[in-house]
Formats: sequence, structure tokens, C-alpha cells
Amino acid sequence: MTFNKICILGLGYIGLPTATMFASHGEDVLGVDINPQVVESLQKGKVHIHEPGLAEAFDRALATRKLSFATQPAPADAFIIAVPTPFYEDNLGELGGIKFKKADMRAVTSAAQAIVPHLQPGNLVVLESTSPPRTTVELLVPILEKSGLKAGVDFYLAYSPERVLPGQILRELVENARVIGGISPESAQAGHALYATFVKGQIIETDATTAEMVKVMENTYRDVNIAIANEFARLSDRFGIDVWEAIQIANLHPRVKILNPGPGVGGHCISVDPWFLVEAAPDITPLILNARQVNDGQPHYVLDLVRRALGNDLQGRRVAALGLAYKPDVDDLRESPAVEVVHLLQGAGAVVKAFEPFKPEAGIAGVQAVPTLEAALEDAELILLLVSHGQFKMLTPIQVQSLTPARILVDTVNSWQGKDWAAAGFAYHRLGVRK
Ligand code: SAJ
Repeated sequence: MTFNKICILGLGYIGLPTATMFASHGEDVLGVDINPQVVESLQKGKVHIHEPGLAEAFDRALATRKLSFATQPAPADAFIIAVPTPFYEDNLGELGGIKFKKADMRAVTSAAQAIVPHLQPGNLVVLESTSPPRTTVELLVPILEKSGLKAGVDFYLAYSPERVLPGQILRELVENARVIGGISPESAQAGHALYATFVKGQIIETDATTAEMVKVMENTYRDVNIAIANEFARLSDRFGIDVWEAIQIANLHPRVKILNPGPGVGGHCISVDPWFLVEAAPDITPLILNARQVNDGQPHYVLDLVRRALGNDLQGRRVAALGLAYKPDVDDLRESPAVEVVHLLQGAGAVVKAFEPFKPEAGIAGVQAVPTLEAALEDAELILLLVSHGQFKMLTPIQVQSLTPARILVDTVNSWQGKDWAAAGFAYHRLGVRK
């Protein structure tokens, strides 16, 4: 089976690196995005997202002349859907008193509908977007069969989750194991043949629903593990010990690997995907729901830490918030707990200036994002470290002292050596520590 022309729908954090990868391995690739600004920018050779190595890889792929962009799909041998699957912000589901967030599958639905007029016998369609189990068979099959062709008979259909870590996407796309879940064994084989173009990791064939479940299980497993780390932080705080020290010692046990507590869980994956399982079966997912609630509650715990450091009344108190991204060294602000912390502080009356080095011009409704570290610090009373970006970790007390009158620090990500800052005259508070 060979697929020479590939059409990729959705040119975000997954679709664009995937398009780049296929093109640089000799395939003809049409990248499609409904946002004309994204298409225009890519046509001009400008990458619209920050991911280490992507701009360079994209330049090399463009140079092959195998990569083009449009706002509409066109006939191809294989179609890959890599559009977002968020949850509805204010349309909660409820069953038996349990409230849950519901998956918003509108982008997947319209991408599939856009493929229908172009679908030909022998084509392959792959869904990569993280989706609730049974999406491929229950949502995609009926849409694609409107073409008059039968899924698994006239065309191949598979689910293949992306599993790459933002910050390491280009390496992980190639090296990670790749799961291909076909709606028929032949569909899985077709998907295998397509991704073998560039994947060096193991390629595993299974059925579509298993592949969907694998993906959601992985992220849910991580969410639950982060939730317990966050609960350990709150407990250590109450017991008057240092959670970071306790975790380090516990992790010396050969079968224990506790993750890091922090201001919460963000990003477009781990904070979203567990909801797909809760929504599908709220009656049998109390642990997954609780973990989500613990992690979503973490920004409130950070608010309490700031109150403890500054006093209960935050009215008019000036805070410099360092970092808005959902995790270190990425520019992605989606579902970021740091943004939530800023909103909570402002809701309590504090005046917050936030600095995000990877998106200094970030225009977030209701957040005063300043373009430089200096601007954030110049009149602050308290410095709140929310994201462990490399450039924040390198800051020294001497540098910071000269930029700000603030002498109170709250470190929510364990990025600084408390004793160095204390020696320089800072009152140093750390999440998960009360001594
Ligand atoms: N976080 C913690 N403590 C930790 C680890 C992470 O609080 O010990 C927080 C981060 O700060 C961030 C969030 O969790 O806010 C998620 O970060 P992450 O680095 O754990 O994961 P993502 O969302 O960037 O990428 C995940 C990955 N999934 C797994 O590791 C199981 C990635 O492989 C997936 O491809 C990606 O989700 C996805 O697209 O689904």
C-alpha cells in the first residue's frame, strides 16, 4: 500500500509537525486549516507556533516543494484529521448529581464532512485528535459513508492517537511507539504503511476503540498521579514538612515514582481528556473525577499561599506573576493554571502584572500581561513564580533585587534554592512547604 498524496486537516501543534515530517520524507502534503491567517502565514514560510526545532524543520520541508497549504481539502490518497477536541466551557453535563465537562466534537465533525466530497475508493482516513472511546465507529463512520462508500470495505479508516510531548514533538513523533487502531484489520495495516514513512518507534496495530481508549488512559493516568502529588503537597503543608524533600526520599523506593506538585494541570491534553471518560460513564469514574477536581482546585491553593505571604486582604496589593504558559518552556496558554491563578488574585483585589517570556504580547482577556520581566517587577510587592521556564530558573537574588522593591517570593514550582533567596533578604515561600 502506498500513499503518495496526503491531506492533513488542522495545522496546530500536531498537524503542522506531522505535515512537516511527511513532506520531508518525500510525500506530497496538503496542509489544511480553516483559519486563513494560519494558511497565509505558512504560505509565507512563517510558523505560527513555538516548538523547538519546528521552524527549521518546516523550512527544510518547504524547500522540497512537497508542502502546500489551503483552507479546504482536495483529493488525496490519505486524509489525516488533527483538529482540536476541547470541552464545552459552559455547558456542563449532569447524571445522578455528578457534574462533568462534555467533549466538543464540532471540529472533528466538520473536518470529516469536508473530506466527504473528495473521498475515493482505496483512500485512507485517519483520526489523530484525542477523542472519547467509540468516536471513530460512532461519529466518523456515518459521516464518511455519506460519500456512498463503505468504511472498511471501499476505504480504510483508522484512529491513531498523537502521543507527543509539547517541547519534544519532533523527536517523539519519530521515536515514540505508534498505535494504529483500524475499523478493520486492513485499515490498521493501511495506517501502519502510512506512518512507517517516518516513524522509527514500534507500530502497533489494534482496533479503533482500543486505540482511542489507550490514548485517554495514558493522559488520565498522568492526571491522577499529578493529583496525588498535589494532595501530598497540601498534606505536607499542614504537617509542617517539605513535600519536595519527602517526594525525593519516597522516590528512592524502587516501585514509587511520585510526580511533581504545582499550581495545577493545564494544556490541551491532560486537563481535558479525563473528562471524556467521566462524560462517557460518570457512574463508574469517581477517582478520575476527583483527580480532575483536585488538580482544578490547585490554583485556589496558590491563592491561599499568596494570602499567607501577604495577609488576608489582597485589595490593591501588587503582585508580579512570572509565567502564564501551562508548563515550562512552551508558549501554549491553553487551560493554563497560571492564568487561572492570576484571575483568582485579581478577583481577590490584587493588582497583577504578568510576564510570559514565550508570549510577551499575550492578549488574555482580563490579564495585564507586560512585555518584559522588568515591567512586571518594577513596582511589585510579591513575586509569584508560576512556571519553571529556564530563564526564570536562572534568575539570581542579586539580579532580582536590583529590579524590584519586592522582598516576598512565592515559588509554586520548586525552581529556586530557598536558602539563597533567604540569605539575600527575601521572605521565601514554597508550595507544599510549611516550616
Ligand atoms: N504537571 C505537573 N506535575 C508533573 C507533570 C506535569 O503538575 O509532575 C503539569 C504540567 O505543568 C502541565 C500539565 O501537568 O500543566 C501537563 O503537562 P505534561 O508535561 O504532563 O503533559 P502534556 O499535556 O504537555 O502532554 C501530555 C503527554 N501525555 C503523557 O505524558 C501521558 C503527551 O505524551 C501527550 O501526547 C499529550 O499530553 C497529548 O497531546 O495528549
